[in-house]
Amino acid sequence: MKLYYATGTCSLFPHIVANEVGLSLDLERVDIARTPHVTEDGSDYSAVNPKGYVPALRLDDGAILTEGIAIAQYLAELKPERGLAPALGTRERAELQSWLIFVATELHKLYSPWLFHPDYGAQAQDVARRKIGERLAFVERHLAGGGPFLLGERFTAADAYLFTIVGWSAYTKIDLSGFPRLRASLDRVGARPAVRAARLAEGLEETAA
Ligand SMILES: N[C@@H](CCC(=O)N[C@@H](CS)C(=O)NCC(=O)O)C(=O)O
Repeated sequence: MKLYYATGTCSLFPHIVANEVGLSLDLERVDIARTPHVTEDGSDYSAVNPKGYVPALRLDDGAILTEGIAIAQYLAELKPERGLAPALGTRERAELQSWLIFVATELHKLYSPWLFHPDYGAQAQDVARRKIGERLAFVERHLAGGGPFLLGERFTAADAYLFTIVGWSAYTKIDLSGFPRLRASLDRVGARPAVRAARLAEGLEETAA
């Protein structure tokens, strides 16, 4: 299987999940700074994913799967014994879905595009930062009642997604100093060998774990 990714973006999330479950993916970098977005050999990426964005996963039969949450859960399901996603039909799985949707809709799409495109203007960015602050405060309170991960003791795909998105905070000037439990949780995730290996493969980290 091949993961189409762009360094420093949300495609790190399914990449981490693949590593965590022990699946070795082929990687193809997409240049999303160019219009149209192009793959490593210069071909138009929209031929791979007509939606135009990363991530996309090419399955061994050639089919393309898109949307980070769907890709991550698909990868987790290939090795259910690794526990990245609780079993389908359980309450824990519904909780995982709830967190994945929360990260996608309440964080991912507040950081991006609002904070990555200055053309939206300072006012829109202030609104996004305030909203993100409220959402992160909710995560902080949640972790205070359990943790260290979103589903308690168990590291899941939702932690990989949260790590990936909240990892944009320094770049987007989101102050995490008021969220010590969140920072501790992110540090734990960042120290995991599978996470470090994914970051290293994408050129985000200089030394192997
Ligand atoms: N709904 C998509 C959104 C993916 C997304 O926002 N990808 C960004 C990088 S984080 C991207 O490729 N942006 C380039 C573009 O939209 O042209 C998912 O969750 O997989």
